[in-house]
Amino acid sequence: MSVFKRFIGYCAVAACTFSVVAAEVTDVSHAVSRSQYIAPFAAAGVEVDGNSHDVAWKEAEWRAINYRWLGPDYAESDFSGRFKVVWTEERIYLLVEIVDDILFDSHRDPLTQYWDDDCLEVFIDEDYSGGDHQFNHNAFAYHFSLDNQAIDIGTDQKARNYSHHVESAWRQHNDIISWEVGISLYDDTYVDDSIENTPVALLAGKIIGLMVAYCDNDGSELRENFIGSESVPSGPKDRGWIDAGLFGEVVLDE
Ligand SMILES: [Ca+2]
Ligand SMILES: [Ca+2]
Ligand SMILES: [Ca+2]
Ligand SMILES: [Ca+2]
Repeated sequence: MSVFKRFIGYCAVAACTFSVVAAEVTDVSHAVSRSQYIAPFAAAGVEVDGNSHDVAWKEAEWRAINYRWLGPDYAESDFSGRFKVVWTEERIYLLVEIVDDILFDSHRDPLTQYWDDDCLEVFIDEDYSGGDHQFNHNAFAYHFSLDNQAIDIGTDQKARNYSHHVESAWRQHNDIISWEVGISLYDDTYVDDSIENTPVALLAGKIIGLMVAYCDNDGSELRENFIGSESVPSGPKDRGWIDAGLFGEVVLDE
């Protein structure tokens, strides 16, 4: 249940007189029709190794990566993708299955045009606040490269390597890439280069913002397609790296 629905439910019981104000505020923070995902608790953890045998994955539901944000129509053999989410007190974990006919990494420097190589992009907003996150840490947009590094833009407006926030491993099984990532969550007080940043401890009932996307390039100068897990009802469809209001809602279940 969204915070908004919960609040309205509370208001109905308490004859609250502020529901109109609450509705306006909530509408501003996120785009309409965000998805909701219930993430099971992974009691036995997840081994991030590109093998999806972990018992935790059996509990979680698949969610498609199927909204074409950039590029022309594509065949299922060119790209298709889906993901699951589970969590522990320390991290959230994603299992992402991807079909991509050509794996391409033309910029070997991880900080150069990283969005134009094949990459898995995981957008996380620790408190589901929505809002701008382009040059701040209100949210993160981790670009996982094929060599398992995680890049985003820092408050200095430059690309930075945040691989120390994550674990990442993928393996190819037949024509499917099974990509597992574990991600520590940091809140908006995160300071680049500080040694005092502490990941947020996760608890059942917590709501986080999440969106998953894939940049598919099969040999061009620029990425050919950008496909994500949330609709973009209006405005530029590729603006998830700026606007956390596009992210869906993940509820950490017991
Ligand atoms: Ca595994
Ligand atoms: Ca492709
Ligand atoms: Ca936030
Ligand atoms: Ca590709």
